[in-house]
Amino acid sequence: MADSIFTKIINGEIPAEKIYEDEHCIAINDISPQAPVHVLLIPKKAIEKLSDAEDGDQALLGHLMLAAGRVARQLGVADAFRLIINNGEGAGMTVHHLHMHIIAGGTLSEGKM
Ligand code: DGP
Repeated sequence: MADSIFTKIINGEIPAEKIYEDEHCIAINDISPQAPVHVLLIPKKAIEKLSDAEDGDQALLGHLMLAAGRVARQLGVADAFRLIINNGEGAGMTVHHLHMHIIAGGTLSEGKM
């Protein structure tokens, strides 16, 4: 598969501010935020979508969940945030590289998102 825009960001070919990075993933602010906090958590391994993940990705998927909590703590939203994974174009997926949306902010408590 051709390099996704996220692989290009991970490799530094396209600029993006990495608000978190470790050996397995990065987090960046979404270019088109849908909430006051809208971060994308992206594994460095280019799995096309969640349903393509395999048993060997178990540790990576667990790592992403822990990293999501870490990023939420870093951003001061650990008490109230949502994780969203769009799997496939029918579910609104536009970038074909597994990623998790970390969403937080005022509207969450009003149940609008
Ligand atoms: P999804 O619909 O789940 O595939 O979400 C893809 C998200 O990626 C979408 O909210 C917009 C964001 N996005 C697309 N291109 C870029 C980019 O070049 N930079 C950043 N920061 N976000 C991007």
